Amino acid sequence: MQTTNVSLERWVHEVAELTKAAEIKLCDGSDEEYQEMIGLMLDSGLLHELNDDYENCYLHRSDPTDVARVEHLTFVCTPHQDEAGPNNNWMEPDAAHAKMHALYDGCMEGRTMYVIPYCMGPIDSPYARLGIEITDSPYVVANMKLMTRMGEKALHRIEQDGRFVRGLHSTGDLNPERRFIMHFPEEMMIQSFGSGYGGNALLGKKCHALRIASWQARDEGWLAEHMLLMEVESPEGKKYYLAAAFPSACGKTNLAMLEPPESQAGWKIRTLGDDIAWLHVDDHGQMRAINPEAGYFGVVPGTNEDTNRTAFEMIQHNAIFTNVAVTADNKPWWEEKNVGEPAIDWQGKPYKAGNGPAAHPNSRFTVAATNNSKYSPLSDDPAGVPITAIIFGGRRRELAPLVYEAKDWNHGVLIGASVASETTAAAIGEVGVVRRDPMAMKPFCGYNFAQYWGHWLGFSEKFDNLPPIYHVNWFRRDDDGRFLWPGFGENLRVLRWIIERCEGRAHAVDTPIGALPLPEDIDTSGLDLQEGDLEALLSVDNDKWREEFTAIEEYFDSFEEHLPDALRVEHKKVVNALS
Ligand code: OXD
Ligand code: MN
Repeated sequence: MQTTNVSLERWVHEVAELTKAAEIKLCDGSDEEYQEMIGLMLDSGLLHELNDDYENCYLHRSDPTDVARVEHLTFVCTPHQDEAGPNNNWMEPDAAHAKMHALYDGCMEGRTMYVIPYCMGPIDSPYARLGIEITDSPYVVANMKLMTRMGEKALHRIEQDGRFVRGLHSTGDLNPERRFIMHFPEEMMIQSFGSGYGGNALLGKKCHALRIASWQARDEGWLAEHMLLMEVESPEGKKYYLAAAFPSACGKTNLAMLEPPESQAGWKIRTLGDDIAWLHVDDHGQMRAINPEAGYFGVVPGTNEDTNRTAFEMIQHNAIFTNVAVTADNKPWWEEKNVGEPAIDWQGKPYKAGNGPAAHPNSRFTVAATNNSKYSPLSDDPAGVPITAIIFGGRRRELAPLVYEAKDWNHGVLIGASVASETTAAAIGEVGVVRRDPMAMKPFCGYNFAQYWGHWLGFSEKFDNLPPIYHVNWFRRDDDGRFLWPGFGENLRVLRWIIERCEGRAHAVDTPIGALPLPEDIDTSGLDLQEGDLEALLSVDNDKWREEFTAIEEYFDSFEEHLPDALRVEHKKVVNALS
């Protein structure tokens, strides 16, 4: 282990002593090192080869109890519980340190301890932030190589800047009773034990780029958000940049790689990011964003040539699959792949229809972002991209219309803070229950939501030209459960309305909840909608919204005196307009 950063050197040796690791390996991020990790895992049975048609692709089967994020075992450890807020599990830092110390004691005995320097964001960007993850998992090393800018250059910048987030991860014995994901934002530290699952173990992602970063962003005046980042280019060649926050497994990856349907000829989409965006206002007052990540850890089931052709093709080479099924000829298989048949399920057992899905509903692919044929080279621009509009959304079978526009920034913050969505398989727990997921950050905001909303509201006091804010819902259904909107590529029609509004061209009508298009304001040429579907998608039922605003108020009340007055004011304005 060679570094000029003395405190890093000291920390690594302290950890090695505690964990009793047999060997320390400082990762350089090279392709050779990646192949070495793959080789190690093939030998130990952690990875399996796949059919040669899937070049350089591998399958990992996790422990069946370790398949998703564990929100109930994820903690924010601050001196006062109020700092973490009712939106987080809280533990007092000394108690958390003592608990983790006991778990780490001797946990890497006889094993190699990998030290991974990584950079979240373009390596030469002033907006990028650094981290070191120490782990005993070669799976983590390989995934971090695909997901982040990892290795020598990151270490070099750490040595220059001196500031970095410390993450310690051990897979442990995978006993769910001994599984914790701890965050110490004041110490810029993450400690994770007992899980190898992405969001719990790839510490650059949720733990650093959202929980720790959101805390830093508040202190430094920016925003760390659970948002995709995409470029939309019009047939005239004008480019727009959208940042959209949807909860986990609600279609961020699909939207970021949207394939324009034939009827939308001339429009082009490029992906900047599919999960996380860091937003800053530059010296000219323009909000800009970078994607701190360099790869995707996406949900596999549902990915096919129609829903996301780009992702479907992108995962046919240089990908790691986790918990998918395989076919008789050893190709990865998942529900709605639409080709092939499962022979072996995600647990490695012969597949039997009726025994549940063949691929785990939260099975994942990991690929470098450069695998994506729609990859935007601007992802590497240190200055990021100028944001045209911010979009919030959730998975709501009723109530929320297809699209609506906030009246101004503060009303947009209310819309974001009021997001609710049906839960998905991305986290352990019941699926399909509506829960409040403000800004899609419920599992990821590293401090009290009340202060977080205050931080968002503060932008309108400081800046004049903030991007307009929208809310979308692709998931409205009729009484029989049929989706009213086709979604996927056709969502471009809604993005076009948003863009045209930003250009001051499109029409909208004011309602108490915001401005909506009339059915004729959305291009539906060639769309196979049933009569009345679009009207239903664009309707606002004041009675139902009054009930929703009562539920929102009850939720806000749980933040007690911390709730910003300005948010109450925005809430009251809508309630008054509804009555
Ligand atoms: C993710 C998640 O993996 O949100 O991105 O769970
Ligand atoms: Mn996510």
